[in-house]
Amino acid sequence: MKMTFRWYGESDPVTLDKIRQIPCVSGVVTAVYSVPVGEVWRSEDIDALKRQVNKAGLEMEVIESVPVHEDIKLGKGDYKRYIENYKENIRRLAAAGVKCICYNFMPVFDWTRSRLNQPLADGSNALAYYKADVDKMDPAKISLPGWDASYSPSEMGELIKEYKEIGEEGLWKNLEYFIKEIMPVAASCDVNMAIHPDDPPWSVFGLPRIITNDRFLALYDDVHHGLTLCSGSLGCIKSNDYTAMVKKYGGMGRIHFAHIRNVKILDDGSFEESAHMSDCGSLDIVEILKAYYEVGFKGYLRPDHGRMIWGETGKPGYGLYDRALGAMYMAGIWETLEKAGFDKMHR
Ligand SMILES: [Mn+2]
Repeated sequence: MKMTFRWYGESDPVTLDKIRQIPCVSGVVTAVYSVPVGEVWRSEDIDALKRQVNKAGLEMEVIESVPVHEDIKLGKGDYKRYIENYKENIRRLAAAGVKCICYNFMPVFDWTRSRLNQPLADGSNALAYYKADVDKMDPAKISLPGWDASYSPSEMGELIKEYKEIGEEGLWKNLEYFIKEIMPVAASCDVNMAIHPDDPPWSVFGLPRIITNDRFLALYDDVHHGLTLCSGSLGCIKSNDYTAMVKKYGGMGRIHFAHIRNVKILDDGSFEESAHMSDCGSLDIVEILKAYYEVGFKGYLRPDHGRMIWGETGKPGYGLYDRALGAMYMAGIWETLEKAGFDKMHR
């Protein structure tokens, strides 16, 4: 397991030299942010980013994300050119030593939350998703971070209509086409592709969502075709046995990237993001890490969102302090599992 930390580049108030001081972190997860979605990243930009990260004493082996253009997801317009661009990005990142690329196939919106700084009982604040809030929202009239602000309300309305028309099966068909195009390139470059599950893992605003891991993995039979397993996304449905998913997909060698955060699931299925410690949320982080340890997980892990604590402000979910606490907590659990020889005890 390699502990990593997300870094949003030059504009991130959490700087590389601060990340370098978290004892367990070997590298950052980042991206070239200056290029419009769908276009090819310049090799000079990739190399400059890598040099900057390496100079700070950190690795750049994971990219999150190389975004997938809406035309690819809808199978329309310029999708063939965008897929060729995507392949070129895989080749260029591989040439710079990148080993894992995280991406998602969520229509229009990336993650969805209804509150970005919900006060918690301890005086910190965190991202939250309240079903009653979301039910009242009109996606054409509001904007949340992570959402593409480049669409006008009428364009947004049109896009949502197109997704509703192709439906879930249409989205699957376009995903399959995309996977069959890019995976031979990724495999030949020895880059692991790791799709992030939809967040939250249910339909929002009537848009189709792809969340079935078995069906996804069956699209392409190669170990490079894998998952970013995100405990905060998949773990926010009570009936999901997240630890069993780690054992199953980790056992198949298909989890390349682990996002771990804790969530407190509320009675109506809403959730609040919480501190990583098991006691603070609905997920047992020790059980989850034990499962990763048991399957011999060799991929990358990062603390996913954190709360804002100690007065910190910044990008919601991506402050320094709580994510650093989460990283150290998980590194401590991992070291204990290793030193206790947990795997040998249970053989
Ligand atoms: Mn995640």
